[in-house]
Amino acid sequence: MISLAQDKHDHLYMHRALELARKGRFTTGPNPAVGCVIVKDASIVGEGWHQKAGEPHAEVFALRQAGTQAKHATAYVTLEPCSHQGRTPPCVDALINAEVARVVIAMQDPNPVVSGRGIHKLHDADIEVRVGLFETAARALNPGFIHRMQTQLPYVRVKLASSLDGRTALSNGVSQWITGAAARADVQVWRAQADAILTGADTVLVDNPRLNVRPEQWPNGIEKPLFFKQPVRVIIDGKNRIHDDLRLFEVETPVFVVRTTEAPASRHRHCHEIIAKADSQGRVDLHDALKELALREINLVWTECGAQLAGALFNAQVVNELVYYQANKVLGSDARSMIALQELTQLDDALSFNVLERRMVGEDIRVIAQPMK
Ligand code: AOF
Ligand code: ZN
Repeated sequence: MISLAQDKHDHLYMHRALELARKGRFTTGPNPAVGCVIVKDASIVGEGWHQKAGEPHAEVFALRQAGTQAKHATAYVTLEPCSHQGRTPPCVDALINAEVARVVIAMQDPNPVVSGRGIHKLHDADIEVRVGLFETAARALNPGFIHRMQTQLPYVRVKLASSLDGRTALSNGVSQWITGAAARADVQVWRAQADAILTGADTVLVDNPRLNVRPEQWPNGIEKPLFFKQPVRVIIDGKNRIHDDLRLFEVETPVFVVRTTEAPASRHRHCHEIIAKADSQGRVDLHDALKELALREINLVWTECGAQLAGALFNAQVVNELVYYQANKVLGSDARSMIALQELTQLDDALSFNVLERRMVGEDIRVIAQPMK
């Protein structure tokens, strides 16, 4: 039984551990963001957070800071401590060696090489363990990591923007900057959380984007990460149409071009090629393409694309989240629609969403929603 006073303490310190974990959310990929707090006699003696894959885990930083004070202390960790030798040694061993008395864990590690083994090892060492405190908040920290571990697919966030009347571009194709400066800065934060930015060959050829994170456009009010980890760029280019003379290649991070088994081999010096199955219409099978990305440890894909690819992603049911900006303009009925879908004859066939959040970003409205399956 946990006393009320103990429970209150646990909440307080796990809240702090979550705050620490959040600092890593732009930099830890393909690893999860994790925070750890070590508490002795009702005061914090060590704090740590995971910063970068290959570098020490949250627990190691916190234990280093705590030193000998970790003995008989309580450790608060936002993810089950690892039990395996990965790029770094197992954290459970470090906690056991430090002789902590109790470990409070927000969620079990979905990584099959850990998943429950860390908790087991702590029990076996006679350490008291509490699991599941603030689990929802802990899960929200790492949607990409959790989704890839559980489904072998990346978590896909699709960004769309439209006018008040749901249009994205004038009929002559003019489309850029419907939304305001605050929404564009906000997009930088979403890009920075992603391991890959995905778009289609059409968007690349028409808009010539760089699809990178630009620190100088980082919004005020959001703490800048320790360093900027650039996501890779992924272009769905079923027919192999993109060429070398594009702004994508002004940025050093890798570009992956996804083509079908039927398309000719890539002609580009600067690209990595991913070969995916073709669907029944000879286009890239998006599920297969995403599976290939997951094999390359891509946890979270941020998609900025046109109506065709957006429609295909929703049709393929591979979208986990929609981030939608609605601008304060009306473009009229000749302008283009935001998502290309086959003609619907029944309202039951419409795409439906659970809206999770709706707020203003500058003069635009931002909606975060999840497709209903
Ligand atoms: C923890 N604490 O701070 C993190 C954990 O290759 P490695 O050694 O970095 O191990 C990566 C795996 O460890 C990762 O897939 C996940 O299961 C776990 N991450 N575990 O105890 C941490 N970042
Ligand atoms: Zn670890």
